[in-house]
Amino acid sequence: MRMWDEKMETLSGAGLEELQLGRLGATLERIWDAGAPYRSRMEEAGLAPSAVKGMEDLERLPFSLKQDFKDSYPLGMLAVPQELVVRFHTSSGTTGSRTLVAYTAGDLDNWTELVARFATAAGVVSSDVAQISFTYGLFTGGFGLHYGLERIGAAVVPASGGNTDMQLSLISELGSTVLVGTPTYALHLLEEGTSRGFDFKGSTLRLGLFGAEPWSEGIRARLEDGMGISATDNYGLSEVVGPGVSGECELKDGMHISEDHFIAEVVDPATGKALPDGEHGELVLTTLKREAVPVIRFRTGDLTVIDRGPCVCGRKNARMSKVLGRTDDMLIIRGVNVYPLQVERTLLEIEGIEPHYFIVVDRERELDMLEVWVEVSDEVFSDDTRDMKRFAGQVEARLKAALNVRARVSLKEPRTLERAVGKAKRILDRRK
Ligand code: DLL
Repeated sequence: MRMWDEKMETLSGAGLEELQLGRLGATLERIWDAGAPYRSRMEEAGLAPSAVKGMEDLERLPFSLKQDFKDSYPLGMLAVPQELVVRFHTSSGTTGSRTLVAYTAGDLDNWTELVARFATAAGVVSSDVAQISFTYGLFTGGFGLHYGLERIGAAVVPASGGNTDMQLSLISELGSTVLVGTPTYALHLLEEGTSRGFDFKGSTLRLGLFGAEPWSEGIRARLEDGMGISATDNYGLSEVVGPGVSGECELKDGMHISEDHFIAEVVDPATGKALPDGEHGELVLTTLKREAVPVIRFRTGDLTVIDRGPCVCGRKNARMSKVLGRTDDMLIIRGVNVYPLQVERTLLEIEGIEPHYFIVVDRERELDMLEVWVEVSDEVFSDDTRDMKRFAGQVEARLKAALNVRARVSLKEPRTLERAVGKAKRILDRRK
């Protein structure tokens, strides 16, 4: 299968380790010399850059946290003089307030390469017309995908987010072959387009590059069947670069991590102890080439599993599973841990359920109450309350079996829950 950077994508074992170690050393030196906040953390741990001699020393380095970006907002994390900065973006604020990230010209070039790499792995070629429905702006999605796809030579349509009518006309008029955006927005486009008689399967669309939020295999199946495309996942986060940390190849068997740019570890979210490959835990990333804002052992909060075995596609970089949720997304309901994605997976296995849901958690008479609002299909929706009650009871039983905790199900009429243009917001925890 075609690779964008075959040498780097097939690097593994001792060769990869040597490259990573050299780049890690250089990154630590830069942070140290710039006096960036991480230097004081190293000093507190009694470590200088020279203390890292092998990969086994990585674990001795302290973690970096999202909070570090917030504490040093706006420019405290810079490891280069500000005049070298050519671009700013911010995190979309998955949790809490904004974090600012900066890029040098070199960072932008590397970022473009990273995106070109995963997009090529997903199957994008120079003859493609790529319609980007990520918002352009402070969010890294729009601009990140834009330059990477252009570098491949694809014709980029910077549609940005929202405006469904325009998106649909652009697909027809320009013959867009690749749709780029959040899975949530793609679902919305599918639903709206279908209700307006837009023929997705007969359209030029053939491939989806979706990311920026967790989505289950059930959503993938709906997008692939409904749009007649192959829907691929890609992952990234602003503090580390934006999109471009990892992405699926055409085989869709895990997201290939660009390990010449990032060291990926998985740790136990509670103890911070490194976990063996193959175990579920929190992804921790170290940047190896970032100039403006390098990060060492950044706690992403994202839960995944790493597989270091080679992929049938020929790439030898490690792969991470689809993100299973965030450490701070986990709901504790009467002592039981519940991830929103578990709810999604269960719901989408039920015939007649639409992929639009919302989770409300509250406390009633000192007890945690989990409520799931979910839309049903036109076929299932009925004015007969007895029918609806019976169906809700079935959904509740499925959720109870899967989650081990009772959830009250409130069935909603089709197309009544709010649709997001960017990332979906699916939880309201009233206990907080
Ligand atoms: O969402 C960067 C991005 C843009 C990635 C476009 C892919 C495509 P932030 O806004 O900083 O950056 O949000 C980062 O989003 O820590 C994850 O929790 C979540 N996330 C990103 N990609 C995925 C994915 C961008 N493929 C946060 N699956 C991350 C699950 C994802 N979650």
